Parts: sequence; C-alpha cells; structure tokens
Amino acid sequence: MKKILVMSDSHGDYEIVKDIRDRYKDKVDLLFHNGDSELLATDKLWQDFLVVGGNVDFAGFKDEQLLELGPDIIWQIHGHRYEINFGLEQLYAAAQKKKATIVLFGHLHRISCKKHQGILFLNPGSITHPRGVIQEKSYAILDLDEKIIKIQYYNRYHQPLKKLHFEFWREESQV
Ligand SMILES: [Mn+2]
Repeated sequence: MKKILVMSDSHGDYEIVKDIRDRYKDKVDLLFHNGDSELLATDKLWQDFLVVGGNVDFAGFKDEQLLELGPDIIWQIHGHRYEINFGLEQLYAAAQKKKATIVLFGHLHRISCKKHQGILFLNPGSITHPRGVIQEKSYAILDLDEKIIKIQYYNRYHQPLKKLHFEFWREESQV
C-alpha cells in the first residue's frame, strides 16, 4: 500500500511548502506539488517533491509527468493547458489516451475528487488561496490500497476536514 500527499497552488508561500515537506517527508511515499508554487525550479525543496509548472511559474519545471506506482499510473499536471476552467472534458480525454488511473491537477483552487470512466481526478485545492464554495486552504492524502483508494483532505493547520473524506473501490479486475 502506498501513501501520497498532494498539494498545489501555494503561490509564493514558501513556508507552507517547507512545513508540509518537513512534516510528511518520512510519513508518505511521495509528495506532489501540482504547480503555481511561484518558487524557483532550482529550489532545494523540490528534491523531495514531484512537481510540475503552472501558468504563473518560472521556467525550468516539467509541464507534466506520468509515473507508475504499484497498480496505478499517475498523471500529474497543472491543467491550465486543458481549458479546465470550462470543464474537465479535455482533461478526461487526455487522461484516457495516457491510460492514467489517477490524475492529479491544480489550477482551479477548488477541491475536487471524482471518478470519471474509471479514472480518479483529484484536485487538492489551493493551500493559500481557495476559491469557490469550500473556503478551505487544503491539501490531500491518498491511501492507495490494493482494493480501495481512500482520500482525506486536510486544512493548512493539518487538521482533517471531516466532510472531505472519499473512498473509491477499484474496479473488479477483468479475467
Ligand atoms: Mn494558481
């Protein structure tokens, strides 16, 4: 079983990225930052993260990355190139082409966690500037179990957000 932490859109807040790194580095398998950190791509903090660039980031970041983790293929992307302000259709289509099982994105500053055609799409929200209905500065921790994926959102003071817990059973494996 793997455990990953996902954050995004910290927009210049160095301390919270460092805080999360220091707190979780030895507690999770991987740390993801989905872009718009507004930190330099050469910052040493990124040695401990899988990070991609967002629309307001400096040059030097990867645009996206695809990685295998146990049974999952994780596609990490900021999302601004897929017109996600107008809906996730373009992102859905691209995720299918890449055969991703989990898509980690950002950009919208809105918590969202849903399964679409067997693919889990997760936006951790923004750790500094939440937008929309859920006004929480947030990040997410995913437990990637063999049979179930559990997601818990936390606020920036590291308290679990009670209503923001999700569980998705994996599809029955095809014989
Ligand atoms: Mn942003």
